[in-house]
Amino acid sequence: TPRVFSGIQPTNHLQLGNYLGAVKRFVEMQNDGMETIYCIVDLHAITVWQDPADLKHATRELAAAYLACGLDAEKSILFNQSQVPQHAELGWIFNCVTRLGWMNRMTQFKDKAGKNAEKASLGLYAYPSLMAADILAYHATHVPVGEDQKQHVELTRDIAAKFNHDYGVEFFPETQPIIEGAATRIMSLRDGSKKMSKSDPSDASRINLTDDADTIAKKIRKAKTDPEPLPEALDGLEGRPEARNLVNIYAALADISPEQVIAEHGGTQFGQFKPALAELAVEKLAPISEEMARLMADVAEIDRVLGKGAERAAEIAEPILAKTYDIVGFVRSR
Ligand code: AQP
Repeated sequence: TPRVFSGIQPTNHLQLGNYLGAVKRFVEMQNDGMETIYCIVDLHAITVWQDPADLKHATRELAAAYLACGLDAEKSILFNQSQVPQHAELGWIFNCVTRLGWMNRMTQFKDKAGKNAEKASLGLYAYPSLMAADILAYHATHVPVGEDQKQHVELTRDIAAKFNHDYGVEFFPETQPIIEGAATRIMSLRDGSKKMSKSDPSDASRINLTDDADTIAKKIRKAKTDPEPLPEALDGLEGRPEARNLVNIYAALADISPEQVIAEHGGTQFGQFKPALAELAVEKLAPISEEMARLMADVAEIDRVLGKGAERAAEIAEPILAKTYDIVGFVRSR
């Protein structure tokens, strides 16, 4: 049976790309009746330095964001990664399956480590191997992600295949990435060649789910564009990454296709289109940030939800780890 797993790092505030490319789709899959497991990947977060108090806050805020976006903690399993030790345990086994040559091809490591890769943590390097463990500890078959995670999900398949091959078993499934819709790669509002990211030093480059209506409107008004009006046909967006990005954001927020956006707004100047986009963004995002604030007033309740989710997650992962240990040849006598 199909089982969906995905995760988000509790680093800074959730941004619009995380919402449109990930959480919104997570909720749709939950509502389509699929078995859905959604994780707050705090073990991944510490691959780069996190202030401990900030990490706790970001973890709870991300839980609140998931819930405010429509995630139902009864229908889906929602938890933070470090409360389910099977992730780290399977991650170690996968560190021993994964080849250095595979890791050397991971573009996200190169992006995140920057020029000074010697100073990057070993954890950042091993990130994709832990991500494979996140997915495969549940035998998840489908992983909804943004475009930037495609390479990591492909690596997950390679790790599963090598494990199965080396041990002569058919144990770990082949996982499918699900990368669909207009919002798989939302770009920075300041630079159409860079993806929108929580950790971009420029706050104006992104819309945070915690931004108020005025801030959202201002960021969209100031978003970088070219001087031309919107084209009359979709192919007129070629070579215009900033314009394309705003059209994609509009489409994803309104649940329509980019073609429909052009059909409705083609030929209009950004002076007109941006206010329409700002209005739509505020209409869709303001209720989420209000609900997040309401949920954040009761941190004990959020912690309770995460604890319950972790119990349910561990119930699935425990037998899979037990079997993995047996396959690998570990003696288990207690
Ligand atoms: N710009 C984006 N457009 C579409 N999807 C995106 N995602 C991230 N940015 C975009 C998707 O959001 C999910 C969670 O991402 P993450 O927190 O695990 O880490 P990330 O991909 O590294 O996202 P950020 O915002 O760039 O975080 P930082 O800056 O902390 O590294 C994933 O499914 C991702 O594809």
